Amino acid sequence: MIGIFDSGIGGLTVAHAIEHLLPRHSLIYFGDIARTPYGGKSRETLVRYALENTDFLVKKGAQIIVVGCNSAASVATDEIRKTFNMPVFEVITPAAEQAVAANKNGRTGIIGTRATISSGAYDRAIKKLNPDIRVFSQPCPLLVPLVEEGWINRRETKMILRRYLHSLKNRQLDTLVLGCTHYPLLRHLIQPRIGKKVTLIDSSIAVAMQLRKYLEEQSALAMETNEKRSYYVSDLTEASIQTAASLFRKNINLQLA
Ligand code: DGN
Repeated sequence: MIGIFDSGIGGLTVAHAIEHLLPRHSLIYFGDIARTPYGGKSRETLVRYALENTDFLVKKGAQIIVVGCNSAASVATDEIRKTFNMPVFEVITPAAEQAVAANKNGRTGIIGTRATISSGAYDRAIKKLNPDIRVFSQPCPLLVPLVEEGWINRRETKMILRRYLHSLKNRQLDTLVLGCTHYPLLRHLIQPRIGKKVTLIDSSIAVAMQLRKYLEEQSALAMETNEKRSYYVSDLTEASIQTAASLFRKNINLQLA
């Protein structure tokens, strides 16, 4: 069973990408709504939360862990790997690989939370693969609350996005990594603003593709058939149920952990 955790409901973008590519696999999701947002928290706190979240998933039967949250992945993946003896996937490495593969002029942009950008995790992952690529990063802390409010088509969101992308727009980027669970939900606004020629890299799709490849190599694809899916959260409010339903255009049976 695949266990995925995130700071809240935004990581359902990762769960959905995995469900889409691995429809026969059972999956358990944990969204840490009680302690969200992770984007402005310290490394120490994020490591502690990540280990607790992983422990929850393992106790529920997860055999593979996916760190769906970019903020947690950027600082806590090594600690998770040291503590839990099982395959651990995270969003940053596969997104960096896709950005390097799609590169044309050696200029990549990264957008994410403050925690993700200040960790430098994406820069390191990209430079490790190709030291010649120049990386331009921009934290976009206001985007997560706007998405969670459902303001994905509002004028105010477009204005804020324009402000955030302003510094990246003149950098002649060839790729832009959507380094946060929520940003794929703003793709329709980000693409026209940054320019049609810029390839957007969705970290949720990148990790789902990497996971499918791994399972293919393990010949584990054919084995799973039970498709059991559970979605746990550390706090359950009417607002989070509504937000999940409106963002993902279906009712998701969130359960209190
Ligand atoms: N899940 C977080 C991330 O991908 O960085 C975004 C939400 C948050 O905790 N700020």
